[in-house]
Amino acid sequence: MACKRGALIVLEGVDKAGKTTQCKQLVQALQQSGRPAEMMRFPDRTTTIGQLISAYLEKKSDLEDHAVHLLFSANRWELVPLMRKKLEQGITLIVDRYAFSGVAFTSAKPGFCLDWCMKPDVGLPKPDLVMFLQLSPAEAALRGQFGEERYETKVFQGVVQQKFEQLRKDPSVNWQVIDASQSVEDVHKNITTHSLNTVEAAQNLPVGEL
Ligand code: DGP
Repeated sequence: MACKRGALIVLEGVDKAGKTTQCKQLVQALQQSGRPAEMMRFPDRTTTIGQLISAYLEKKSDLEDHAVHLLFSANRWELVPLMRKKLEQGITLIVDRYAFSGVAFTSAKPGFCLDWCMKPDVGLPKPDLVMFLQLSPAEAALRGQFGEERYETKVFQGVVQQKFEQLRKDPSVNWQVIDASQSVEDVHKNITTHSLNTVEAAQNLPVGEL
């Protein structure tokens, strides 16, 4: 009998929402419960394309806004063969940011509409579950200063938050909003419950496409 596929689970949210911590803890919890799981993150700064993106985010280089949008998307596409292979092997992928960050961050810039921003990611593997870690800009500010990277300002993050709200209206995507103002442990319990349900439900379904 063919092995059951892994689930594709994405964590999204504005900066400081706790995505990376929660992704790591979720992978551990799934592994400890005997379900193979691995973490991925986008942008993946280790590839050649990822290094261009990283230099841009660190403000070591400037790139035209459309061009950088396409690079972020290309960075996701270049990892698709690996993602599909792992899912087929029964490994659940916990992904720190995905195409939704791509659309939210670029469409927060002047002159970009959601529709244009979504086009390059059409056809990517569709997540079985997208958990949005919800945290107000005021609460995010209490968690510390933004760093030095591009996009890390309160005003820009506020616009990104609004763009995510628009994206969450798409009923073809399985969104779950998680209150990220709870304790790390409570958020963890919440996302683990959603993830366990999704791992069970996804295993007999084909991987969809965005
Ligand atoms: P980090 O998740 O900490 O590695 O930060 C990556 C930064 O890049 C963060 O500010 C969000 C932003 N970002 C992530 N994906 C995309 C994308 O596809 N397009 C754009 N324009 N920005 C993105």
